[in-house]
Amino acid sequence: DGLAAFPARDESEFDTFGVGHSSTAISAGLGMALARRYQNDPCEVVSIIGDGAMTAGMAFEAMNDAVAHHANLMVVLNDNDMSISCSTGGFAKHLAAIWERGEFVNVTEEGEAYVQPHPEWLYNSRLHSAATDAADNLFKAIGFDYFGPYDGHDVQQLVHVFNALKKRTGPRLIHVYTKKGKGFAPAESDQIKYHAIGKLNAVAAVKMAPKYSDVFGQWLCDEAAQDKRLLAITPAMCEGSGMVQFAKDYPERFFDVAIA
Ligand SMILES: Cc1ncc(C[n+]2csc(CCOP(=O)(O)OP(=O)(O)O)c2C)c(N)n1
Repeated sequence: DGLAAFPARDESEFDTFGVGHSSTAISAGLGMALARRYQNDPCEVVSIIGDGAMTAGMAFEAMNDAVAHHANLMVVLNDNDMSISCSTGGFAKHLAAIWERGEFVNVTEEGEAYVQPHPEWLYNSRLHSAATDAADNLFKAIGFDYFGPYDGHDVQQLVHVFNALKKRTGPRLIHVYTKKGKGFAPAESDQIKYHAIGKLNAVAAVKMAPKYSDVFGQWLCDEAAQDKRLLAITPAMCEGSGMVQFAKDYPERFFDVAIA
């Protein structure tokens, strides 16, 4: 009946854990890294997390704990400046601030960190602009070794970086910048739609019943027109919750709290 929408261990041996929601990768990776420590298995554990997923509390509690254990864990932050729609909130601004500072933390083949100026391509690449002073780096501040930001589409450079970083221990954060949908033109030009496409209608002539979220979204707008006290809140799910029209009609009554 098609692919599972999320990692599912009974579907693939490459799905190392099963989830139904976002922001779990660092917690899962930390558990695996600590289990390996107890088994004296030097294997590297790498967690990959998006900038949207990184806004959830679960990601932060895992980073907090990874530092407490000095866990051998690489975290790749795949920063495309997009959640399903545009990333929102203070963390998105913080990532923009890291970019704007113009500092690039690279690594030698021996695993030594060194700082160089931003490569040229980094400059015009962000949707968000940093509102505040760009001095801090949240990851460094809590005890991660920070590397990047790298061009996440430069595979050769990333292979070099990952090999070099194996020579270091402890929690390491590798910040890469990517373009959502890269390599597939329709997805690059309609990033929100192609985040996840719905079931394709096999027989084009068959009219699909309205989706639950469409019915809900219409109800929300109807109610809002009659009751000024009605507010709507979504955890980065404006489209999936049928709130697009409401957000347009009542921007001051709409809250996208990022993944929460
Ligand atoms: C707890 C939770 N909230 C919301 C969602 C819906 N959701 C799925 S993916 C996604 C955006 C994730 O963005 P990001 O982590 O940046 O990954 P990208 O697809 O941009 O690579 C959201 C909001 C979810 N799966 N789980």
